[in-house]
Amino acid sequence: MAIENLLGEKKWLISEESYKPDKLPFYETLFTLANGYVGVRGSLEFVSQTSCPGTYFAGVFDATLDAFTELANAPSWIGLKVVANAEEVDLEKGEILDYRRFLDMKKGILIHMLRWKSESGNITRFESYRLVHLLHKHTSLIVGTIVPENYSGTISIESGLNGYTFNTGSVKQLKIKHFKLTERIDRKNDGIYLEMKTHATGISVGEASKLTVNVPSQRDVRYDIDRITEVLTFQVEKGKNYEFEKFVTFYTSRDVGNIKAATLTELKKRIRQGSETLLQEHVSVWRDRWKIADVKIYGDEVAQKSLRFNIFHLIQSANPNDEKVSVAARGLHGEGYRGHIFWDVEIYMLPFYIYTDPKAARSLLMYRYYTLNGARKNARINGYRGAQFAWESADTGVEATPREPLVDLSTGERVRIWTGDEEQHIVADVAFGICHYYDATGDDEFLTKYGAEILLETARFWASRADFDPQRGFYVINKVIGPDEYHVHVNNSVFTNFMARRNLKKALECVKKLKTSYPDVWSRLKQKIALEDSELKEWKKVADNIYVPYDESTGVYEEFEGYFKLEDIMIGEPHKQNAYVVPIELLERINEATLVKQADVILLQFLLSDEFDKRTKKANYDYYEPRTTHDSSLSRSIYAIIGAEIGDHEKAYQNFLKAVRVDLDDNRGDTRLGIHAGCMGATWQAAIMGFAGMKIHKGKLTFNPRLPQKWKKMEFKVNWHRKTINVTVTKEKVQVTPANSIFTI
Ligand code: IFM
Repeated sequence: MAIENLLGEKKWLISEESYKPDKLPFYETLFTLANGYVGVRGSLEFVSQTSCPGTYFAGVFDATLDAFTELANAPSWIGLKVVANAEEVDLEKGEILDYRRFLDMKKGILIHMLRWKSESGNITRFESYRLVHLLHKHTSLIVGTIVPENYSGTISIESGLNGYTFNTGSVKQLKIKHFKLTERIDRKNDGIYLEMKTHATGISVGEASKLTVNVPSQRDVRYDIDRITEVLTFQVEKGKNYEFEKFVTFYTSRDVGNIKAATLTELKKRIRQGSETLLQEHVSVWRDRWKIADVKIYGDEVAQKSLRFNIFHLIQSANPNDEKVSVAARGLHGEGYRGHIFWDVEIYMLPFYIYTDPKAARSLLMYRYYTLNGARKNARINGYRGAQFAWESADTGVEATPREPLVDLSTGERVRIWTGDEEQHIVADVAFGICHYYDATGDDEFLTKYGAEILLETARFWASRADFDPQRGFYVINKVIGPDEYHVHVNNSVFTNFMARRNLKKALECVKKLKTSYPDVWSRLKQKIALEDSELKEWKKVADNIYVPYDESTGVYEEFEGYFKLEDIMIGEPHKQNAYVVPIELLERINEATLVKQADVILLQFLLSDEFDKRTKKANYDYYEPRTTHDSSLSRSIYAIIGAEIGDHEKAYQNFLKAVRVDLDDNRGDTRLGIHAGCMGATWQAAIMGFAGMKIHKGKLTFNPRLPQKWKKMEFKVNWHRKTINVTVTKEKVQVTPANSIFTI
């Protein structure tokens, strides 16, 4: 099949129109193909000095020098060398006559088209597509065509499995090679196999591949440092098409005992199926995913394409079949935040999955269940009871936030990071995610077997974390960091205290439900976690008496105690329009100023919407909006949601537009390190919960739309209690009708 014919409609394509070496790492993130099991950065097939290739298997972490653990960059299968009449296709040499790459979001494939003229004047056309299979998660495929346009002679294609890969590390001078070679074999007609193992965690990765070309060729195999390469050499005639295929399969020792057998069997199976069938299956699984997850926006092409881009990467990032992994802050798309998992999942991404793929949502919450012991350990280490989920979580759930990472190897400069010690609202955020999932699905099985235990252990944490202040007669939670990370060691963060209270109350509700509807579950669970009746009384006491700083005269919540006494700084218009970065002169005293890094009180008013009336929301929005720098990609969508609710429509839309294009426009300058997955989830919420006004109110799903001026109509589907419903929203009305599909969880 001519690769060009594969290209779908323009509105589904993200394109790179010319070769700019310094932009490659950015496009590699945008063009990452993943399936929740593995992520492969969109590097070029050909070597490039500026490229940052990456292959990341979810859950395959390894130790680092300064930051506990990181997602390890695994052996790569993308590289390809084409040598035509002794001249290697090399984009740094010769002349690029045409260069285009397209991510087809509808089909989940990456297409590359190139015409290149060598120094001697030979013109080679190269076209390829690649996929990381969405259904067969252990399979990847590269299919291509090579055309010697104006010459005949000999061409060789070299491609293999390359274990000579590194993590770039948080320190720029430091490169870490996580994998050591354990086996590599030439399997002749059956391709090649490479197996490597992480140094510290001892996780093995097996990869197999087979390269073929549609004409008789001579096959050689080359060995290099941690690399094995198949080389096919064949005679070519001017103007003819030569088609090649590379099937790749992979397993890790996280999945199966005998990874070699599994990988090789998989390879045989997929080769037998053939590339055409694999492609069709992949495209059809994508079609099914889009049927449920697409959000159609009429009247705004930019918003439409950008939101689809975000949804595309969210779909790619979760694995409904692996309950021991979650979605990292930067997806499987890059090394930002070392592949760690944050509150970004439960607060920002989870709603997308709850309403479009509840099985994936459940899996993400199961990750918290499987890391509950790690969370218990964190609580114990810090002198608390129950479970304290890690601010940065990896494989075990034990706190993985670097405390004093090296910034510069040559000076030995270190910075102290407090978030792992103090950003404890994560505990309540996880509990919030569980309740949200339960409210939308009614999944009693999950609640009784897993969710309840998390709710109780997190409530237990808060009861031990809060201190009774006899002078005030209130419980206080001191020395924390709220979502606004500019302010550390603060007392009584409104966000933290409200969310902790919610956690305690929900745990008590859950106990009530178990006692009445599932008495056996209740008695088993009570025994399992040795819960005393006196603890339940204590939870109620703490919940009823937690201190919340609030100015009654204005209706504005004080972000934390003492915040109103800080130097009051608002952001000037020019800064606010373009930059998210705080001017350097302010940075040094940021802890002493009222500037807010990201939605904090405003986020609370979105999450616990029914606890605040519209007047209070407006008062707080009017106060905090001019003080918020949006120095986190998670912020603007939340301001868009509350902005839309209180009637600041134009600003809400502008905030949404900036958020929805965070990665497409690289407007934080660090997209090369991976997508901003939390931001992507937040933009879905801004569209659905902000502009379509969807909200759970008194147990019912309700809509109160406030479409941006440009938007004529929105159409989307959501899952509600195992049924799919179609939603159509115009400025005049909302139409909600049942769809045919039933979700299975
Ligand atoms: O979780 C966020 C945090 O809120 C702001 N800094 C980046 C983290 C990871 O996305």
